Amino acid sequence: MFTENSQAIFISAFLAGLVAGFLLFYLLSAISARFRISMDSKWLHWWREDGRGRRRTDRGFTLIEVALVVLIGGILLGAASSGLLIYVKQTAIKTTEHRLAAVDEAIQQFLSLNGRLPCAAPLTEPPDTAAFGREVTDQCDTGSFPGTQSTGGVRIGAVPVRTINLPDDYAIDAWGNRLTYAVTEILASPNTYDPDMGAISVEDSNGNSAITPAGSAHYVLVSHGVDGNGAYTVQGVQGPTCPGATLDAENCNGNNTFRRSGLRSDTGDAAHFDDLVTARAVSAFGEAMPPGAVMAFNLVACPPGWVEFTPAVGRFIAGAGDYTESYNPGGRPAWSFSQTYALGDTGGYATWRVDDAELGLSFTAPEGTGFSGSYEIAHRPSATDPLPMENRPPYIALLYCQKT
Ligand SMILES: [Ca+2]
Ligand SMILES: [Ca+2]
Repeated sequence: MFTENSQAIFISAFLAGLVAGFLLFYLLSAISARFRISMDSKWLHWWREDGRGRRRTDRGFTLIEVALVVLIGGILLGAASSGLLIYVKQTAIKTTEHRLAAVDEAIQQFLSLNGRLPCAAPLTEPPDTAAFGREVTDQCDTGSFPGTQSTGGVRIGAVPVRTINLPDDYAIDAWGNRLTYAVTEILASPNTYDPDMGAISVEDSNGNSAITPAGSAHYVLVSHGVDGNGAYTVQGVQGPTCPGATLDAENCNGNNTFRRSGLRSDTGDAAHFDDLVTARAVSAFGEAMPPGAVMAFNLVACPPGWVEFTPAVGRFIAGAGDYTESYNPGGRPAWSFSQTYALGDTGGYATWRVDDAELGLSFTAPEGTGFSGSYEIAHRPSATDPLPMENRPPYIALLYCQKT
């Protein structure tokens, strides 16, 4: 990667240009209309005349001095221009890196909102058309869609900037070419999202896998760099064709392997690599569900990588541990309740048949009250089989699944 400090380069280039400009101005002023210039076999003379035709100044540079001034000016100008070129190039790289990061973040937000990645947009759709920047389908693992390519379970196309609510500019890099977005198809389809199922390989300049496990990247974003080889233009037209024998050809040769490397080369030969690449794999999320995790799904079946957690069927969920509740109203008997909920314990009743003692349906008259015997204080349909009482709170049923 570039290590130069762009600000320092710009300032030094500016100062160098200033010095070079001053020297050139000095030289040019010597040969301007105010002065006359002549040259003998050895000296280059310059002077100006006063009103009476007398020379007010008469001195000269040797040809060697003139040559040195021109040479130094040229060197300084060259340094200034090359510094500016590096500055412009670095600015383009930073702009592109910023867009790649913004797209990556917007894709992550789309994932958290929709439970899947966005599919790719068409590379061939011109700007300001209805399909520009929109994912070609929300069923990314089905069929073929113009402007995208499906290979090895990976859909290759453009960044769906309008689907993920980014400005249109974020579909292109700083060199005016479209970014390439390659996404694992089942991760961009409903009900099949599984963070363990990435299908994209990302390799370094030597062919080593740049992610763990190999071939597990969810999606890749590619800027094809200064050369734009293999990229589509902002108008949706194929630019320079993908070269056959450079390192960055891996990012435009249409398969599900991509290359990411910090070693950049503008040589144009087999080592040439000027692409900017961002990749996301499961390890990059830092939020993979560990085995044993239980979640509620509003689905009729558990997604891949999850199995139904059958002990939860028909049950409310309680936190495991020791629970204590006490009540001390003052003036009345205090009471407390404690219960240990061991992990996986089940208990309770959806409905409950309450017996006489629990309901207090009858009582025996205390002595001295003038009454005796048992009195029924409420009616129930049967002394031996009371009706069940509904005691469930309002509920909604969801499917509980456990991560395998
Ligand atoms: Ca390139
Ligand atoms: Ca490739």
